[in-house]
Amino acid sequence: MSDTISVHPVPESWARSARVDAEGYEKLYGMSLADPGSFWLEQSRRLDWVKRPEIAGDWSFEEADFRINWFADGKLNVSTNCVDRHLAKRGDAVAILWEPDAPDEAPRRYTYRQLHAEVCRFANVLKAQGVRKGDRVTIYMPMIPEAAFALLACARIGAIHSVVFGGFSPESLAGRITDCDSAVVITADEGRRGGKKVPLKTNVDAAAQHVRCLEKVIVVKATGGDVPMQEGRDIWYHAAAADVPADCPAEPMGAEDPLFILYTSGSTGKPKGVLHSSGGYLLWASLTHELVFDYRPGQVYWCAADIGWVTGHSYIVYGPLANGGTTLMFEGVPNWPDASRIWQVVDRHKVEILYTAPTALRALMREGDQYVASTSRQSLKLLGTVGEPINPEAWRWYYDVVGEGRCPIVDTWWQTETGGHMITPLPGATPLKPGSATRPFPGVDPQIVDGEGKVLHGATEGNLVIARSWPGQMRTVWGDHARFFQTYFTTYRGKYFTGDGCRRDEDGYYWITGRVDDVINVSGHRMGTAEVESALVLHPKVAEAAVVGMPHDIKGQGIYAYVTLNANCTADEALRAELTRWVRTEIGPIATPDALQFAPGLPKTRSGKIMRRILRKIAEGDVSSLGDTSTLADPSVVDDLVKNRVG
Ligand code: 6R9
Repeated sequence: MSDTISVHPVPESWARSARVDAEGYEKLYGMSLADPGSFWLEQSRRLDWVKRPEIAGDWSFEEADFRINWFADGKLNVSTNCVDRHLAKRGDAVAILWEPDAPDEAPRRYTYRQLHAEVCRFANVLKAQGVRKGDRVTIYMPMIPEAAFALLACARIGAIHSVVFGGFSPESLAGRITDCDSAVVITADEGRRGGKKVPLKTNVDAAAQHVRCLEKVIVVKATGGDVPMQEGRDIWYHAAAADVPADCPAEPMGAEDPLFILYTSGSTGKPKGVLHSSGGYLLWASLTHELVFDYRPGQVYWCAADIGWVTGHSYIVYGPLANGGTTLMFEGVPNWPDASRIWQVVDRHKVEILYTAPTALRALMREGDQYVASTSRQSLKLLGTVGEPINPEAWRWYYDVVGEGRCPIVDTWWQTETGGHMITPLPGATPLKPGSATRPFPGVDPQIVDGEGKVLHGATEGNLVIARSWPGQMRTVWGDHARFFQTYFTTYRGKYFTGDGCRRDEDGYYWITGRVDDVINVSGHRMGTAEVESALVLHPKVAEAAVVGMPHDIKGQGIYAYVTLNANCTADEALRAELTRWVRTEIGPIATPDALQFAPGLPKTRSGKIMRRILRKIAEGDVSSLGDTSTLADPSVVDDLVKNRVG
């Protein structure tokens, strides 16, 4: 197959000037696997340590002595690494460059010196509210600079942040506050996205109805919208900040002390609290950011993700700031007021590196090239993508139309669990093939295994596992270490299972084929089918629900729900709309079903297992190849499903 695929060689200028060229990559990669101890101790020097580590990795993926530790004898503080250490040389350089939602509003800039004062002040406000090392703080914020200050303030005092995406519903927020038992929530009066207001504070109030542990809500004034404040619980950030000093000592943290929790969807109904460490995580975020984007301080770098996702954590905040970079934070959406907004922001701030998601590219591509052509984009040097497999058409559009054939594309495969990039090109080292995440980053040992766990060699296809630990790896599922081991290390003994399918071609290039578990990737956002099913069955009229992914032109995958109603309930358009809205309210807009089919019965085996394979085929519209249906308890339900397919 790969012989029909175009290969884009490394441009000569990149091979000459980049931090890592092809030979350099082979050398680094070889060393990282041959002598990981020395390799990682050497790499650890890129961070500022209160106490330098003398041991690198200490880990085992086997049940008997399962453990994951990196630099465990080292001590550091993540916020001083991202802020204080740049003050001497880069104090007046811009750390955060903020572009507001509305194009006619002025951007804001924070130098490293200003960032230092803001982070310290925020840290002091948290301390004044009683937050201590190890406490969990939930952050439910729009894309404003205060969100970054809040993350770094937690890191400064050793509190563990848990960011909840601003698009999640009060119910989802409540579940996440309760799961990590956080007494403090940081939010804003309202958020703004694409000209619309997001009622964040009101959502927190609604969530608080279902939460026992919540004691304080710190509210940043973002829009000035009128919001009720609850006496004794709610605090205006600006008022509290006026009373505290702009300096705050940083808490020395063990490298293995937790930095943050981030909830993500898995195969079960309950989102997992992915926990990341301080030292290993920061090292991974910073090293990958520097090598994958070939980043040099002074360059304006833009990761167009939201801070509510891991991409925002590692590549808006921690990676670029650890590297003394200028990180652009964008409050808005790429296609508002129109489809040229993203390119206008590139021009306005002379962005050199742009990192975005295939779903955004497909949506913009559909609007037509004129929105791109009307802008200059001459500042762009490098393009990146993340979140889902990028289809070759979108890749070529990004490369030819956006980058005018000038800019390499780094297609970075990684996960919330991995902390940072795992399989990705390095722009000065790796020839590109559209649609392939190419080769492993130094220290990453990918393998492709079959269903039984047999390692497959050469050009092959199967399930993607990682055979050894890397510093950025998650350390546990918050509150459920057994689930951590069970989820990731038991499918293929002694290996980390990614949940992704993958093909490797004859050049050793990796091609991610998508999730092989019950996770749907909607616009690059992970949605567990079980989560949507749980939300549906909460509705009084729903008896049973089954949810699968379906192909979607823009989103990559859409959500297809099959719903069986309780007796005496009538399936009609009004109920269809109501159930769709219901899921949206329960989880959030990203979980809105794209298709909802009423099903008198679901295809089940005689032991009662829903045969999702059949449901997936029907959702895909591929009804001619339903495969073996003979094990079904009642094969006739399939005929009805096929007949009444939606879409
Ligand atoms: C960073 C992030 C992880 C899942 C992952 C995979 C998919 C991410 C990809 C990609 C193909 C890429 N994925 N990047 N698939 N090519 N470049 O997205 O984390 O939200 O945890 O999602 O996303 O399926 O397993 P997360």
